[in-house]
Amino acid sequence: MVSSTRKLTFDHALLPTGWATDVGIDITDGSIRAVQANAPSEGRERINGIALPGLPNLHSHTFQRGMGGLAETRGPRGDSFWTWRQVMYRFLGSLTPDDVEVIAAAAMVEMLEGGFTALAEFHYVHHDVDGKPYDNPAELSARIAAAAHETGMGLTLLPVLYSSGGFGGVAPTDGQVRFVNDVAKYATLYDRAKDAVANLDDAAIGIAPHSLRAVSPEALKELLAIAPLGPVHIHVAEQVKEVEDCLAWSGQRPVEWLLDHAPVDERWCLVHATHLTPEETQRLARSGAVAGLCPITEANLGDGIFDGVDFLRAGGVFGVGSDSNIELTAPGELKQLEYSQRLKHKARNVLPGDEGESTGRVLYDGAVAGGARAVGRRVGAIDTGYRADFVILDPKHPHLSMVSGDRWLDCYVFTAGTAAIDSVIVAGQTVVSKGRHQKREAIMDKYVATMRRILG
Ligand code: NGQ
Ligand code: ZN
Repeated sequence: MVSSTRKLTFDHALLPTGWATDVGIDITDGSIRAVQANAPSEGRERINGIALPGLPNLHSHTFQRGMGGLAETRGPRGDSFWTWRQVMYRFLGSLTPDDVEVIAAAAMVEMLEGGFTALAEFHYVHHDVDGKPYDNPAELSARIAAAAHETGMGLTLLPVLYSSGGFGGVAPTDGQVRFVNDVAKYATLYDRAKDAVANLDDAAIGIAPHSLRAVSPEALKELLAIAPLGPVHIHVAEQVKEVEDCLAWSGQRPVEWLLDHAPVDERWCLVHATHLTPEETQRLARSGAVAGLCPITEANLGDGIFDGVDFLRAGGVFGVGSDSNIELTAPGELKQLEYSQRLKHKARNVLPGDEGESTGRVLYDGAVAGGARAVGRRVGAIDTGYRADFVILDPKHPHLSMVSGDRWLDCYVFTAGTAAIDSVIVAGQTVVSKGRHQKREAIMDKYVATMRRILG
């Protein structure tokens, strides 16, 4: 790689030590080499904005962006997570590798415009439509990596192990043939997926047992042996039926089972963890694992409400993900997280623990720290040694122009949303200016053509 250097000055930036003014940042090869507040402006590119560390998106299935809005019509017997899943299986049943790449690139454009600068893609569609592996078993993983390369998204690829259709080794259904591998086949796929991310400048790979429904205890052990380091993500306790089925299978609830039978620690991200007993909440918080909350999707799918207040009071670490990608907005996920807690507790400003704390700041700091842990890359702080990933808010936006400091975050999260985003820089490169991704037009043209064809 040719070494590249960029020197910026932001009007304002949120540093680990707090808000600072005239912040000089030296960037080399995509990473921050020096940070200086009240920096002289000579020889630097001035950026008139408020720089935040970019927010990681810790959970997504990019292909589902293509079915956004297509499962919002009431079915014959009422709808649920499980009827939505049928629609989703039908949708993915025809996707080609090109389609997967085009939809992923479009989703990543919108994620970047929406304030996410890193993505953990929980990738489980591996095979051709008839369930046969592609010549390269990691073909579709490589397509996700290609979309990240095209859009500039900072990628953590999580190839998913999916072996059974339910607890206790139930055979997969026809709708699941594109996902299924045993551990031996998965090991080959994982190696080839590693090659795909190795082509990117700074990407990570992790492992993802899909859920306790799809991976047996034995397979989970073997999977962990394949990757002794790096992120481990799993869907858990999202739906009441999943908790009931897990109890029937094991006598334990899903999170309880995981905490008792798997080495759950800082490497782990437990996605959703919606249905917890008070004891599970405390134990999960103590484990150091990240609770991977996907507030907009969880609302859309009717999952339920995470025990956020008790989890945060117990020192739990959380981050946010856009999961089904029904809507792509970093501030929107944080807003929905707080709002669901307000509705549950019939109170306001419930996630901050102390008087005087800004809710926007608590949400943003928390989700950046937990998201960085979950994606397993050096992201999440405007500090030396971290990737140069910034979301830059427009200080002249009508909702931001008369406030400062933590109020900027309150207004970003609760009033302005993504409209306050002026530009986005990933690994030192500007990818979004004036709110638009630089390749938006070409990528969206392809997306629209692809979706027109798919929808007939
Ligand atoms: C998924 N999505 O893998 O895309 C799942 C649905 C399942 C969410 N859990 C499929 N939100 O869990 O079986
Ligand atoms: Zn998911």
